[in-house]
Amino acid sequence: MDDAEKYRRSIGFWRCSTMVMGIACVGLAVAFIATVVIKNKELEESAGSALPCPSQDGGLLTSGDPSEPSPFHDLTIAEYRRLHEFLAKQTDINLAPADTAAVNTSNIFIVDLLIPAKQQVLSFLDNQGTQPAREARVMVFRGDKPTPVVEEYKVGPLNDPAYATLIQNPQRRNPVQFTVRPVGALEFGTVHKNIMSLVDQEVGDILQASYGGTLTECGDTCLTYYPTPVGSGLTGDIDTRTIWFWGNYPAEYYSLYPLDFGVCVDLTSSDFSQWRVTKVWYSGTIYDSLQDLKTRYHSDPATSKTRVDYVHNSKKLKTTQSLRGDPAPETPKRPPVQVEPDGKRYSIQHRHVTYMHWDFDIRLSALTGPQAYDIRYHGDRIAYELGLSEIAVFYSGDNPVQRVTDFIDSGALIGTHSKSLIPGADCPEGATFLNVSFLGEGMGEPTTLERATCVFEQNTGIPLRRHLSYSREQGAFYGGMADSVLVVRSILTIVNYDYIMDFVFHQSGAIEMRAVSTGYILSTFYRPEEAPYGFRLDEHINGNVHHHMFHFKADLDIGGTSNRYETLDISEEEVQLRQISPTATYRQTKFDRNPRVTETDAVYKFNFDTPKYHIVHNEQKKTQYDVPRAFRIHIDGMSKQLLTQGMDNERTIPWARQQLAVTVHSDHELVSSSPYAMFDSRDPVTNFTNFISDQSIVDKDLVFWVTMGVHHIPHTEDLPVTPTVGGHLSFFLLPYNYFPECPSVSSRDNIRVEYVTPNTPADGLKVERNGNKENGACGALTLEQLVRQRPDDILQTNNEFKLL
Ligand SMILES: [Cu+2]
Repeated sequence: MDDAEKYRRSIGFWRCSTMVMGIACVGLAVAFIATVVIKNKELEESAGSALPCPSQDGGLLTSGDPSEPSPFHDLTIAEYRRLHEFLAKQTDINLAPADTAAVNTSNIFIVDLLIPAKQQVLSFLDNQGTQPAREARVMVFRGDKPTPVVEEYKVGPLNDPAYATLIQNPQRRNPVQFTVRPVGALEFGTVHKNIMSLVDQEVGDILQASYGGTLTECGDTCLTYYPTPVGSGLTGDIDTRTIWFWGNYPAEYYSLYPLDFGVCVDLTSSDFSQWRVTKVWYSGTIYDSLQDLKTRYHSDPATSKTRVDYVHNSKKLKTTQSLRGDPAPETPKRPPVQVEPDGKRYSIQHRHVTYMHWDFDIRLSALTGPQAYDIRYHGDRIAYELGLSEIAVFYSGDNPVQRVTDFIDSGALIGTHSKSLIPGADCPEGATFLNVSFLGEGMGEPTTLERATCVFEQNTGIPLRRHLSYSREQGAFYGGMADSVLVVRSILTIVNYDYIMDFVFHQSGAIEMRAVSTGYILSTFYRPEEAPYGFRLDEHINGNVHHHMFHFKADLDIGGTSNRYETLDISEEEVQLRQISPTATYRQTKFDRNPRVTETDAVYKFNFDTPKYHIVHNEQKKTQYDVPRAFRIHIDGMSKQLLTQGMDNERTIPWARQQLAVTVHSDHELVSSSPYAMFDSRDPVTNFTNFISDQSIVDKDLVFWVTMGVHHIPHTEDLPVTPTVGGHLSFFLLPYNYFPECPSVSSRDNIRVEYVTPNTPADGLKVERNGNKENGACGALTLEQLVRQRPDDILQTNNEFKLL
């Protein structure tokens, strides 16, 4: 037995020796041989190389940065460098060199693409207009100013920067108070150096006695901490800046090892020497200062004290994802994989993706994450823009820290948190992986995140459509096809949570936008008082209830930019039951078209008693039967936001008040939230309610804002990590009288089986594959073999249970 044979037997199930297995099996065989070859090669060189493909005329056709980026392309490395060089020379901006940057200097917080005005882009795309100048939005923390502020600049043109001007937008102030700036690495580092060393100095002995570790100069018994910004809607003063830092063990994973200790810090000044601890939480009691805790801990015997053994990090901790329990399957066998037997059916040129009749551009915004632009089907634009606008998670608890923990993530720079997608787990092995580059705080040079986005075609394993006619009188045929789709995926790991964000393009002309949560829960130290807010999941772990909310923007252009929105309202009606008597009645449902006239009129809050469809169309584009050629918005992940409007931090997420809002496109209303939302609830920098007025939405360029969410009451199966099952939130853009028939009829994936001669089964069956080769899987008969060997298994027209 040679080495290859030993390997083949060890993996057990390759049975590709017959001629009839089809191309998938051949593909696997090629991969198998290549695996062995590379295995040997690895032994020689300790290095791998990509597996060869059976045929490859798709996939990533053009990688690297383009010399002339499209209007939607994220900044290229060369553009970042030019921008940085230009800004560094602007004396009024006064940027500090990366190595001397501090809270009280002028620093770039983040650079993001500034999408040009829509009409300019459309003129370029549709009417041979010139490409609008590429520009960047640059957030600069001006800690150097006498009254520190955050300034947002428009910088351009990126091919040769010549101007940096303050962005003017009537929907959002600029400059912005320094106190509502996002938490950055510089500030966090300064807190560590100054505040945490002070904490250790004052109460380090208490931490050591209580938890077996300290915060600084702690060797292998360090404690760590995480910031919870306190919204100004809670403090009542937007000109102060307050953050709770709550303690944890730095074990895998720290959000499951909370301490019942935290310090509340006033960081209002740009001069860190002014920062001070204003409250301390320890062992179920709140103290007015570190000194207060110190005094009462040592002098008052009634003071509650915590005693917990230090948690050393180890793969053996039950909070890790290491294998444990009875391994399944009993013997190692790899999970199923997807095979692309004839190579990739999509192609990507820089960030322009083409798949079947779809084409579109993608990017990963530093601030708001994954976006798609200029989405077209058969060349006709369906959406100008589709993507994430904001993520929020509002927590509850008894302890004063989690009680005020309301995370709003764009300030955490959503897009910069997608990287290192793992083939075989996060995306299929055969996916195309794309990088993205960012320039942020303390960086003189842009940095590139590898494998930030993956693109892959997937057989979803469910038919897109099918019908079996098993009666000869009714045709005797089978028709159907698999729902193979193109997925563009980013996974945003924002601290403890991982959000899988997918754009899914179906061959039926439908687009799905999907958000799925996984990752570690943010737990609190168990105390009986936490009972109303979560279950005790382990000795010290309480899993507190929280509400995940996602906001998406869908700038749809159905048949052009002149669109209308209407609902189809389904209701009950009482009608005559004519066959009984003229007075007998019967109840059935009907629908009425309900055109929405103003933005206010178009605010949609789900009500189970009034089911409706949401429809968008161009009044000038009708079918031959005078029916609007429309798209339908179907929302599958709705969730009621229960907090009182206008109170607390709710004020900065008014986008969560409704499940759908429709506004007229405005270049001043590009995003529904802002990176200041974590702090600005007293006076939101971007207030989505201001997007909604009494202006007409009839025959206008409409933007659809979709809110989805899920309440999460953690349970033991959230340990170690929340599984995705049951947590898929999606909304769909579905063609609705838009095409004369389902456009998937043009897919070669269609499979049809019928009798060679109608009504004469004895003549046998034929299989239509529309030019595709016969397909099959190892160890199974192909459809063609089945048809030849057991024809009556397919249509089963002789079955006694046939339709009469
Ligand atoms: Cu959750």
